[in-house]
Amino acid sequence: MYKLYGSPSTAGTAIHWLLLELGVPFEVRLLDFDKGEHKTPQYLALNPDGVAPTLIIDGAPVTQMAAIATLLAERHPEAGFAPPPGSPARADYLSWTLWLANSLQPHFRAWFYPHEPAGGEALEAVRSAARARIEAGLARLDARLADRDHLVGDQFTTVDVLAVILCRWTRNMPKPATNWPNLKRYLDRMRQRPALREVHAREGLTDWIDG
Ligand SMILES: N[C@@H](CCC(=O)N[C@@H](CS)C(=O)NCC(=O)O)C(=O)O
Repeated sequence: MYKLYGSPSTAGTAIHWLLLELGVPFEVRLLDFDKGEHKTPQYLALNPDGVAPTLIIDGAPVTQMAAIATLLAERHPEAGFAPPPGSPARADYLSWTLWLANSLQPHFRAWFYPHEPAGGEALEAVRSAARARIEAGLARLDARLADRDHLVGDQFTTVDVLAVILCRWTRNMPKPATNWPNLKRYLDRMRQRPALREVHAREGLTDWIDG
């Protein structure tokens, strides 16, 4: 039985969604950030960065959204959420996973937590740079989706889980992901997935899922 430490509308939502997609048994603890439940000594012992998500697997904590998603796909190969090692789509799968986690996701961190890179001084400059990089990333995703239904190979993978959740985070930004036509078509389709709708219900999220 997996145990997920998440929090509504965060990177934890991606793992919560993926667990529902997989249909495996899990329990979830949604941390209340406003109460600082992610900064307690007990939680920091599991996730030293004090962020969501953490997934407990066989009693041991695993951190980092992209790593957890990739690991879950590996542990449940029957779902087909990752092309197997040696298959033609494997290179694309690894590249897009790492690009989303390493190249795009940090700009969201800068957008939502601009004081981290900026200190108290240049919050607006940091946000504006983060916004430009996020929009460039969305344009990259849009181009990729011009003639395909999924980001990697020809079926749903954990790359789609990561990308959709990052796109969700743009919903209140000046130019949300749905402004790009191929992304909109893709997100509209993804938003029909029962597990994504279910995770919205379970986390009490009412915006974005219906467009
Ligand atoms: N690189 C980490 C980032 C996780 C992250 O930044 N989570 C945010 C929510 S999306 C968080 O927990 N923020 C609370 C905080 O930093 O205090 C991952 O992918 O798991």
